[in-house]
Formats: sequence, C-alpha cells, structure tokens
Amino acid sequence: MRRAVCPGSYDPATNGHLDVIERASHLFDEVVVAVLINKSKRGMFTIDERLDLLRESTKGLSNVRVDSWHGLLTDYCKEQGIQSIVKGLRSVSDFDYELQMAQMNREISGVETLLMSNNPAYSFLSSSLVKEVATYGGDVKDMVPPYVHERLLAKLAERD
Ligand code: COD
Repeated sequence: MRRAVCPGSYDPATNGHLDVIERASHLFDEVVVAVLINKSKRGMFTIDERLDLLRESTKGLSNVRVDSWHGLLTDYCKEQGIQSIVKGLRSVSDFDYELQMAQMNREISGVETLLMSNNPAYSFLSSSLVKEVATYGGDVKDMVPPYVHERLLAKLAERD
C-alpha cells in the first residue's frame, strides 16, 4: 500500500492545505494528515480542535485520515509504515526551507519528500494571515473550508 503523510501545524487548515491534501489523495492509496504538536508554540486552536476541523473538512475524501504526533515526523512515518511526505510549495521562500527539511528527513530516515506546486489561486494563503485578517474583522470566508470559517468566527467571538 502506498501511504503518504501531509504534515503541518494546521492552525487552522486553509483552502491551500485542502487543495494539497485532496491532490495527494489521488496519488496515494492512503493519505494521513498529521498535526505536528509543537509545545513551545501556542496556537489559536487546540490540537483537538485542529483535528476536528481537519476531520470535518476532509470527510468527503475516503482515503484520508487525520492524526496528531509529538516528535520527529520521520519517527511517525516509521511507526505508521509511511514512505512519503507530501508538502505544498507556494513560493521560492517556501522552497528553501522545504528543501532543507526534505534533505534532513531523507538523511535521518530515508523517507522521501514530494514537493507539490500549489494552486496559484492559494499562493497568498497562510494560516497566520487568515487568523490576522479575521481577527481585525476582514472577510476570510473564501479562504478556508466552511466549517473552519464557522469555528474561526466562534473562536474570535469567545475571545471578545
Ligand atoms: N498552498 C499550498 N500549500 C500550503 C499552503 C497553501 N496556501 N499553505 C501552507 N501550505 C503547506 C506548507 O508549505 C506546508 O508544507 C504544509 O502546507 C503545512 O503548513 P503549516 O503552515 O500548517 O505547517 P508548518 O509549515 O508549520 O509545518 C511544519 C512541520 C510541522 C511539518 C515541521 O515543522 C515538522 O515536520 N515538525 C516536526 C518535527 C520534525 O520532524 N522536525 C525536523 C524537521 S527536518
């Protein structure tokens, strides 16, 4: 079975993330969307909330499942029998960092990384900008899946 992981912080998932996940689901038998836990970075959504947002947003993709992991991504790949990491590439600045991580991950584990060129319609999208725009009342409805939009507005309302 060909298995891949789409790792990330997903705080929260955007339409750019979903585009990469869906396209990866056409290339592999199973795709695991893994929320990597970084204890030193406090996000807007808890890990459980991010998992819920991803599960709801990927429920139409039958070969996609959602999980979380604390530690090295390559240890997760080893534990789950995953041969490939799939990442989205938005720009040259993404490329520098992603290439370095891909080389490091291959060096320490042999796991290959596939860098997928993103849909240009989503090049400007990042979780942090979506949160910033939404925090100041900007409209991000077309930038995130509908359920994420709903939960994002609810989260901001809770904070006020
Ligand atoms: N279009 C297409 N792709 C996108 C878009 C978009 N609009 N936005 C983001 N992406 C891609 C990113 O390029 C990335 O590949 C992925 O989606 C996830 O994005 P984020 O922002 O949610 O997550 P990151 O970049 O913070 O995730 C970094 C990891 C958590 C994957 C990384 O730090 C990691 O692997 N950590 C685990 C610890 C580890 O193994 N460290 C050693 C690394 S060598």
